[in-house]
Amino acid sequence: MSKSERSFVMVKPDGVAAGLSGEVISRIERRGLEVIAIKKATMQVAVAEDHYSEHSERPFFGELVEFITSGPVVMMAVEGPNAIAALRTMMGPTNPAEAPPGTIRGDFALDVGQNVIHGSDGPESAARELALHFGLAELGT
Ligand code: D4T
Repeated sequence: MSKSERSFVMVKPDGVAAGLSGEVISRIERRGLEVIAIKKATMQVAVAEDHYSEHSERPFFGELVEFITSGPVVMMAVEGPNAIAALRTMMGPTNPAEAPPGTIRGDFALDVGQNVIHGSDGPESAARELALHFGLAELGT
């Protein structure tokens, strides 16, 4: 049996505005992963800067923070066997033009910035992002 792990998943403002939150949650659940915590909120700018701190020197950082704080997002803690890799595969590549049909970005996105969904890219970022967006009590640990 594969090791159970947790990932932080977020339906971005474009995905929420397009009414895709339910579709994303449904795909996660149908895959067999469990949503153990969920909330809808508009992210504070300081929290967004912290979330994307690894990109702070990139030319698109300002635009990225502006976009992610532009409207409500749906944030989730998702748990299951190999959850991080399974979710990255379900999402498809960052650039939706390269995302195959059947992936979330391949089915619902066209823009590299406004690409519907975020999922942690490894165990360290998952732990960091879950701690940033959820309290210990919300995660039941
Ligand atoms: P996130 O973090 O949103 O799940 O995206 P990825 O993990 O797939 O991709 P990333 O960290 O490389 O990029 C973070 C975020 O920045 C946006 N972005 C990225 C952008 O607006 N322009 C760009 O040129 C790149 C590379 C999209 C996702």
